[in-house]
Amino acid sequence: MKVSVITSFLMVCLIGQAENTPPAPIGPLPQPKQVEWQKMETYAFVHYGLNTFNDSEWGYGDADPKTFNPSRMDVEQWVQTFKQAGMKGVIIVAKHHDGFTLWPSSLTDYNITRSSYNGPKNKDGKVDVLAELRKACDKYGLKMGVYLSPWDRNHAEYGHQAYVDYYHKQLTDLVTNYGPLFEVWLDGANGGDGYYGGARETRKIDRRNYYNFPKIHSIILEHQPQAIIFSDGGPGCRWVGNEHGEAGIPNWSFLRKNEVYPGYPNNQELKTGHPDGDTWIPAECDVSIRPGWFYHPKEDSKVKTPEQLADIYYQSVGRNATFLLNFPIDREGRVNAIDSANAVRFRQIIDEDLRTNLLRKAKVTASSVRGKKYSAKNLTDGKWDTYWATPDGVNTGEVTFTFKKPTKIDRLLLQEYIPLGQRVRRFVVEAFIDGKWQPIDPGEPFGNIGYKRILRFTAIETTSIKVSFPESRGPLCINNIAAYFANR
Ligand code: FUL
Repeated sequence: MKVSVITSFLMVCLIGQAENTPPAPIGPLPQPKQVEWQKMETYAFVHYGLNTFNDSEWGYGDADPKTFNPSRMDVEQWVQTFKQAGMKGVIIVAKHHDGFTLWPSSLTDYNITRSSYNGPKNKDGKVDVLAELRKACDKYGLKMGVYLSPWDRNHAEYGHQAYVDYYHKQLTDLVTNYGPLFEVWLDGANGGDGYYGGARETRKIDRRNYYNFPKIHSIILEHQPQAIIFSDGGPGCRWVGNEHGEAGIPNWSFLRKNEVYPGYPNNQELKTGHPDGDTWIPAECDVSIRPGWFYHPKEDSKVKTPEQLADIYYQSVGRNATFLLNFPIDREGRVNAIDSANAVRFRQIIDEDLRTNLLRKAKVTASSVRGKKYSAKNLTDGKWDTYWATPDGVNTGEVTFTFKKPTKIDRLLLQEYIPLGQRVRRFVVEAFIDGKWQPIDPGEPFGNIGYKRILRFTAIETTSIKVSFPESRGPLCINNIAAYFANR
């Protein structure tokens, strides 16, 4: 008798404990900086350099620096535009494959001080586009990142060890002089237009080992521990495997890390990630607002429309990736007026689409709840750190939202609490219409979730919505479900 009373008491205590403790994390897990990075969702890319003035995409490293001659350059105008377009940061191409640097690097003569640009000077009295960008980012509250191309067609020693030493020094210079960087972009390109490696000849390199990536990563992280390192295989975030801004369905934030390297040939795998990956390396969708990365006058008529940019948003942020939107700076040295208008309108569309969460006023019930702290009400409280969770051992479940009256919806947004891992393998959304539950048709597979998943569908009018989670890697930890009526 006594024993069983004690046992029951202990059991109550244990259950009480489980009710109030979060589910155990399920790896691979994001680093806190990766979670903060993912929350940025959209940020700008800037391609600007000698290519801009020579109508090229991949200069050979022999264009005259004097041809860089903007007529009314205004870095603040770039950053103001990005801000209005809802971008949370900007990554600038500090050096593209032609080797020309936008900052006054003392390691090469092929730099901005040899150009015709005569703008504001840095603290050493030199023109310095990166210093201008740092100032503007600080003024408007955007984060800054840099792209430093490993491939360099200007450097005479490219292909030899001397170039690698130069690249490491150049990177050190960059990461120690321009304040905190949220991302460092390591591009994987190395030829493809008939010339590999050097300027107008072939210089083959061992892509996997030549640049000494472990050393590159340690240089970056020593000076910029908060930076996310981008490359085909991370380690901070990964290329999505295409340049049209489309993440996969499903999209896992994991990779088998040691398999992927810059220039990795199986890039289609990067679109969905590796479901059995061992490391958290989420996808970033890089795409240009124009066909080219650099400005070409003939592309003034080919700027992506606000609606096309909105589609890309749904295919990137809406599929658990970030959206890196490139702005080719024009020959005046500004974000071109067409690009700027379209980007700002794009943001308005997204804000209008996702304005009012109609589930906030709906009644919510869940198949099971871990404990009071993990109630299904957390799904609509607008807080990041509260979430609905199921008990240990319960890896499936469903939540139902009931409206007071029939309600029209055409968007559904879901978020997992990713600090505890990406768990949901599959989910389904049904609406109660004509007296029965019917799956909604988002025109694509439901897929998985991760940081964010947004479904778009033809408007339905319904009294209830049910989200079922038939397959998960562990107990469910969902921190947000929202429904909207975009009417578009
Ligand atoms: C590619 C480069 O070759 C393009 O020129 C551009 O910079 C793009 C973002 O990455 O790999």
